[in-house]
Amino acid sequence: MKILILGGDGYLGWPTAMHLTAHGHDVAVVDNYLRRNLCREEDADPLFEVPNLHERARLWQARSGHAVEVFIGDLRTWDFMAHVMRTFQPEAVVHYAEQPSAPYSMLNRQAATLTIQNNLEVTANLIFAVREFAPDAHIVKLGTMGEYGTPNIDIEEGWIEISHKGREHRFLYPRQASSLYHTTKIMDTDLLWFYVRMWEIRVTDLMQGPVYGLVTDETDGDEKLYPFFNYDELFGTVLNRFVAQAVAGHPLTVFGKGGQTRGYLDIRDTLQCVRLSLESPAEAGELRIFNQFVETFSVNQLAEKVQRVGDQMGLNVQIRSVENPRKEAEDHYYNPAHTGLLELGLKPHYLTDDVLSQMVETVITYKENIQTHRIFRGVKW
Ligand code: USQ
Repeated sequence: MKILILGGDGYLGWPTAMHLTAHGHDVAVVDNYLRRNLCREEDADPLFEVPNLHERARLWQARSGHAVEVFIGDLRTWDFMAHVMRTFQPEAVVHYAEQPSAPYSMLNRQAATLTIQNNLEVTANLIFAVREFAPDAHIVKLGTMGEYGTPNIDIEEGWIEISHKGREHRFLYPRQASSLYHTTKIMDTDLLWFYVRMWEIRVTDLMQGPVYGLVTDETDGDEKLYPFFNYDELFGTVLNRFVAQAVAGHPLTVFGKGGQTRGYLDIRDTLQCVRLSLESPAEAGELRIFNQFVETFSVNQLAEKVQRVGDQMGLNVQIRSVENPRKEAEDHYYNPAHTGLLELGLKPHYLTDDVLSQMVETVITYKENIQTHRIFRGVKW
């Protein structure tokens, strides 16, 4: 299949490109290096330097024989979006091209505006470009479990049947996010759902929880092919941060009571979920929604796991509760459904002690690069 990956430089974008080509697909990636530039501006550089996309594509081709076509530019610009779509003629598009950080979106007005403009304009341009240049292409959109928030009832997989005054209707499951970034993802879903109804585009929305890990089947020990791995407060996800903190001898930063519960997944499972969704596309006129995670943990449970495994490896890991800079429930009910991707064939990787200790071992290789001042800056909601 000809698959275009928007946001091909990010934590998930590049590993997805390698994975899809390794499974026989023909892949092009697009990026404007927004995340790299924001990381540089905010002193939030990743754990190790990552070659640019042209270089990674050359390295991957030399190692695997698979080519990845590279387009560099801003997808908010219609002419560039149109050029990419006309040139590559995708059968499917994976849309990761968003400002992905909740704390960054809450930093100040400029960061908020950038998040709104980037995320919504790229999504809108993509919809228009699919309609004009590839009307049958399947859009696989990375959404987030954070769109649902933490309601005091079970979370369904995208949709809910409501009975009201004796009548029934199927609606999108209610959304109530707790950051501006997550709110832009709700708005993306609304835009896609509108155009699914108006123009019968085909869309899969993957409601993903926080991802962890840095080694995928395709990296095969070549660190130049590793993903863009952040451990700072803005762009790092919690488990990746805790592993880097344990390695650096920094107490694990549990925000508030630590009862915040989310659905987690290994980066290798993200790749499987995206590929499985692409290989069994949504119908024309369908917005198909999957909840993309494999197991739930509270922040305290993650911290205890990292402490136990870290201590077994001789690290002497401390846990410290810090005043929560975010406005979020710290003690709540959480029971989201997640059967759709298992039915498509997902074979989950679970967070075992082995998986954690391999992560710790890999991060230890870069211990000297960890800048402890990047770990906590307390971006307030
Ligand atoms: N947390 C801590 N200590 C830390 C960092 C985070 O206790 O040092 C807590 C947060 O308060 C939150 C939970 O851990 O309750 C998860 O935080 P996170 O930073 O790992 O994840 P989040 O900001 O929600 O965003 C990440 C990705 C985002 C994705 C989302 C999925 O950056 O792109 O959409 O995970 S979800 O969380 O399910 O919405």
